[in-house]
Amino acid sequence: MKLFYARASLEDARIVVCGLPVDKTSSFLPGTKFGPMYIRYCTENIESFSPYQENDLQKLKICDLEDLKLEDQDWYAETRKFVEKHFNPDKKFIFLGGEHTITLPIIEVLRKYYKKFSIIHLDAHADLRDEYLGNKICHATVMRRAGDIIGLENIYQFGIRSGTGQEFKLHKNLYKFEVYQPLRKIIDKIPGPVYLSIDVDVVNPAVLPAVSTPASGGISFQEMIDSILLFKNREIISLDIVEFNPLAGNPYASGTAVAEILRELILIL
Ligand SMILES: [Mn+2]
Repeated sequence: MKLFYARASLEDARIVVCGLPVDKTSSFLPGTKFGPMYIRYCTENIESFSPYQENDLQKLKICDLEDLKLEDQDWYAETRKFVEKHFNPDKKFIFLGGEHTITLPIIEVLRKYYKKFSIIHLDAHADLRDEYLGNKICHATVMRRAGDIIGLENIYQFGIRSGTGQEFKLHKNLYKFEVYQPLRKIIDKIPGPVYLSIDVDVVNPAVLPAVSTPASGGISFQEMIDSILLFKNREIISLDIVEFNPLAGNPYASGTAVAEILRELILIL
């Protein structure tokens, strides 16, 4: 199954969507591997027209590459190989998770094309641990490892409301609780180009409960949309949407919210 509005071939497309159904290190609720499948299914329930941006996805050349088929030998190498094979800096890529750890092989590949870039990270969790449950590479360490690759000072985190005292102290570009207000203030100062990593648990779990590690509090759906709209004049090189877990709650309401977030992100690119 493909996204219904994705009718372009890979050659013709300006925007390429693909699923990376990696689900290896979830410490609480496994199931993110079904994320891409349910995002496509729930997309059947939304309009291609955005009332927020007064624009329609049907006007754009979008290709859906469907999902990486993991052979379950070495997910990291398999994911990096898949991204390496398809990535093209003349197109915008949207990677659908899967767990958050997929960001790492993606940015390793992007590093070959962009000497320097910033990551804007929206999440309930800081993900800055050096190690979690014996793992150096997992959903709870992903931004720390990303910092090893591009420099922690090039990562800007918003909406964070869960982490250890050490994580909150470690990082100066960490904005607690809110996304829209702090992002609006500094978005023009963040050096470009920008890679966007969105863990959908940044949204309040009453709105989007189907995530692997729900955290109380969080931003409203409207704040999510308003925050996306702030990127209107910023170059985004590519982005990921991660941690949607259809097994962890009603998958249809949450999946519809993710499908709408995806629509708004495609239209802002
Ligand atoms: Mn998270």
